[in-house]
Amino acid sequence: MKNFSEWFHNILEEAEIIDSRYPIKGMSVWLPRGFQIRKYTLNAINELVEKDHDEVLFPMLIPETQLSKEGETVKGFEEEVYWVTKGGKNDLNERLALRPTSETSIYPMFSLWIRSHMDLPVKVFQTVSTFRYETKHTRPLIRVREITTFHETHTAHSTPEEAEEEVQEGIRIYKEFFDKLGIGYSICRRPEWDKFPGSLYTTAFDAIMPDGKTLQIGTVHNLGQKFAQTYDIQFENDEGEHEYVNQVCYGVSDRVVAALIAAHGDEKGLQLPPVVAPEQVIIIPIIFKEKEDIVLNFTDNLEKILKDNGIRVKQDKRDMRPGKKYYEWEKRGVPIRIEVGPRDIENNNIVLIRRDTGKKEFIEYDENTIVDVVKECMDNITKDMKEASNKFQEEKTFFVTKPEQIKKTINKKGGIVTCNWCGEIDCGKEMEDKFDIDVLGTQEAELEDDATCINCGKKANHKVLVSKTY
Ligand code: PR8
Repeated sequence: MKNFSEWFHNILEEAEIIDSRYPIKGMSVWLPRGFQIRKYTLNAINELVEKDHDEVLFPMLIPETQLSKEGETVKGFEEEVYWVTKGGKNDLNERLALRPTSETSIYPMFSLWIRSHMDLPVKVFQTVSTFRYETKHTRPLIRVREITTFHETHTAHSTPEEAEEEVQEGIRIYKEFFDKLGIGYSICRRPEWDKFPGSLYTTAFDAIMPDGKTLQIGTVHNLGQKFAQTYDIQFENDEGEHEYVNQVCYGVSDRVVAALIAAHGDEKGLQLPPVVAPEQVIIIPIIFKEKEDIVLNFTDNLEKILKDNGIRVKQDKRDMRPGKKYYEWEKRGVPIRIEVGPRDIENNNIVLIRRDTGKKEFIEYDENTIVDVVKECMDNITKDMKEASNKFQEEKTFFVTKPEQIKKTINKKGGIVTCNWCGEIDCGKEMEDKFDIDVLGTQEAELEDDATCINCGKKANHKVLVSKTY
């Protein structure tokens, strides 16, 4: 892919994902095909989160006094909040913020709900629109001003240990989610200057895009007791004493769909893992005059069998050259194409083509086994797409030991560079300026006793990840 940015922009239009011509910068329209991909993506995350969290829905507007209570959040989002100031012709008594995220909307209600340790833990999630007046260059799905698919989880616990367990649970859920979608990622702890405002620390997932820059695709924040103190969320422990709760929140967004498209797409267009594909199988009947009925009877029956067994299947009967149809469905990323012509029927064959490998397979047709054949093929596609994406992430991650290699590697090869680091804030910020990169964060690693910081030469305590970022 020569120019990822251009490719990405075109594919959104050509594969009918979104229309970005909506007349407000940073806001787009989900088209029917895109909406379905979004729906199946949400199903995939909900299936995991719902096991142990309850879905809720909070209002979109937050009173200014409530938003401003938490100093660090206000500061963190100061430049990005949209305000509602009027109701019709009347000025409102108090400005109302369009939520940039929902801590300040949800936690005052937690304070009403939580009384005793019996009420804990509280574990809720919601999928909503949030609004951020992003000042950096906006890009459809990647950096938007209305985040239309903000999937956020919020929890409260009686002890810091339980909160830490929830952090691990959030990380586990996101790992499983991205694995399901076959999106490769790296996990690290964000540096102090890039953590979520008001949090103790932030753990982030970053995926390497085809152009070598990384995209933050999910974050898990340990909030400690900061918000609990601000919004007075207390509980009575079993000794009758009042304590503040310990909180965790985590979120993913429209960016996951962007990462999905970027991870798997190619010059032919989109490539979708079966789990999120609006059509998992497209059947193309190859119709010749006089043999039309034979072919269509066969393909109608095949379509019914697959549909009855829960496979998302569609038949393309349009009066068009088959080649043109192949091109279209490849562009839309349908994982499996089945072609059936009169000769195939005579030979009791069908032809099955995988979108990811382009491999063509002649399959002996048996009504009793065809569902298993298709399901097995989908499983193989899922597995192979995931492996390919993980391999890309791995191959684009480089360990370096000399400072001059940082910039050189990033500029030449892109991706993530890892190196030894002292962990000092000033040193990290200096690295960002000096090498024209962003510090993504640290990973736990066993360093040699005499390991030194790549930038300042002092004793190294961490393995740090750096990259150019979206
Ligand atoms: C929180 N509170 O808010 P976070 N466009 C698209 N995706 C975005 C954008 C944007 N402008 N900004 C952020 N994201 C916490 C956790 C509730 C949930 C995506 O955390 O500010 C990023 O992938 O880190 C980010 O990881 C995720 O939303 C959560 O946003």
